[in-house]
Amino acid sequence: MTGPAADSADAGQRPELTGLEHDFEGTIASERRIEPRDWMPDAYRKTMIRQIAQHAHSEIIGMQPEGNWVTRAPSLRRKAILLAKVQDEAGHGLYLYSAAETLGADREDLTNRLITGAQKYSSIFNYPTLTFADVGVIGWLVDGAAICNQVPLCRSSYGPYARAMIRICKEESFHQRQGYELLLTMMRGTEAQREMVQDATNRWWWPSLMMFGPPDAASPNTEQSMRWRIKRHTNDELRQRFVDMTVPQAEALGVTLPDPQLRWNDTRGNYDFGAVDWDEFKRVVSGNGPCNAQRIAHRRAAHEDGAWVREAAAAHAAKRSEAAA
Ligand code: BYC
Repeated sequence: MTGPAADSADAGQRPELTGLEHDFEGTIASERRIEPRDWMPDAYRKTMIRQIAQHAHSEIIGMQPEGNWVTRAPSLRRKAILLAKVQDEAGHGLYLYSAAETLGADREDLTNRLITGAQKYSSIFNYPTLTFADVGVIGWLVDGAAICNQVPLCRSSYGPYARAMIRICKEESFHQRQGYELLLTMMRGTEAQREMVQDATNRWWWPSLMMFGPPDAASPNTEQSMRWRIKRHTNDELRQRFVDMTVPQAEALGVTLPDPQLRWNDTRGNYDFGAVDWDEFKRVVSGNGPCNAQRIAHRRAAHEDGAWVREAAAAHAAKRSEAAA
């Protein structure tokens, strides 16, 4: 690794910074943003591309579990809402791929890395959506966890990522509310509807806690990303924040979160909660979750089916620039 990043832990011993390294560190220390044309250490660029690409892939793959219900939504109103939400996820993916391009990443290359499994996407999207209550629970828990994780990223040190995140968070907030409103409606419905909501909550609760990443002690990237002010909180801090904000929402909704160890701890001022199954997390992240193969096969087919659109768009752009020359 080059640059100041590797050395910033023990400032006393580090070699003298070059002017460029000094400017980079000064920008971060004074809470200004690193912009695409600024010098940055290779490792910072690599980390940003990794995180932004993984985030973009998550948005795009994340369209599938809910997209599964667009044709079976129970009313025109629910269908219009769901369609708008899934389209928003596509938009988020596009802003994020554009942010990755400002770092020199190539869009085609990123897509190839996704469909060959070389780059990750969020573990959460490898679980099936079995009933329409899953649409509500994804909005409530998955978008709720996403907001909790992403609001601090609006202050991330890389300018294009931080700015993309502001708009994304506004839209995620709408997504979260639509999910919760759907669940409130179902809870006021029949016994069968209430059971569907409880069942979906049981299935999505633990995977939602896994969205925040491995525990801090097993998170190889957190320490450096906190120093670079890419991340503002650790994985465990955000997971705890999510649990604390979600328990009262579950109570208001009238569902039980599937964790017998969940209880308020007066001393800590937080909820205690049970152990996450990190073996399951590892299985899902390494490609062996319930829907990994299906998600990637679907994305690969969509990419191949869209080849003619990309070719036509490139031919059209070439004609226009010839005409303008
Ligand atoms: N799933 O050192 P760590 C949405 C990886 S989409 C899979 O803690 P870091 C939505 C991690 O990448 C929202 N992989 O890493 C869309 C790293 O990989 P490498 C998605 C995970 O980066 C549609 C390794 O494990 N949100 O809201 O410091 C519909 C070690 O982890 C996961 C984002 O992408 C996981 N859950 O922290 C509805 C947020 N967790 O080094 C909703 C942006 C970790 O082996 N990303 N890994 O390549 C982040 O905030 C951070 O990247 C993370 C991980 C907190 C996720």
